[in-house]
Amino acid sequence: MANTEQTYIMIKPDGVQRGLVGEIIKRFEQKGFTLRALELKMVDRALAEKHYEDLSSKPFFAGLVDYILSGPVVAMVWEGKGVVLTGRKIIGATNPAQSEPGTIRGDYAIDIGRNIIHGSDAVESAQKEIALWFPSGVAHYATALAPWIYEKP
Ligand code: IDP
Ligand code: MG
Repeated sequence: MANTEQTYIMIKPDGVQRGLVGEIIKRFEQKGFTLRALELKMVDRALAEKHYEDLSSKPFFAGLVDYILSGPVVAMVWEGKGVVLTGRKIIGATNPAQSEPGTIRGDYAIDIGRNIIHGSDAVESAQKEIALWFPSGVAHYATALAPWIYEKP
């Protein structure tokens, strides 16, 4: 099916602490994407290190892992046509100093090490991340709004 692309979105501990959960979910909901999974959870070190394993040689890796462990995160799967790339646009550039106003990071963050949200960067990495964070799968349900969001639902 054409509209079933999925991405892994995670509100990081600073986003949760700052009370941005509702605002962030609202942006994905109102765009028209479908929520397939959601969990508030404390992350263990092994999961955080696995999630960011491609960055393990970076000087900021240890600080990044400690940041993800510093409080609960909101782990989510969102679905829809082009959701990986569009999700990255909704989130904004990695460094909030370069994120456009109107993006989540552009509106709510200042430091690269406190940029409040994660989004998968490609369809393939999204599939890996969804399997890592939701090993028992996501929710499948029909959305009555599909014909109002897609010309070809
Ligand atoms: P992304 O989150 O926009 O995909 P990545 O390059 O994949 O960006 O980096 C993952 C995360 O690592 C960033 O979101 C940010 O939290 C952190 N990070 C990246 N670069 C730096 C840095 O130079 N200093 C501190 N943290 C960084
Ligand atoms: Mg990344």
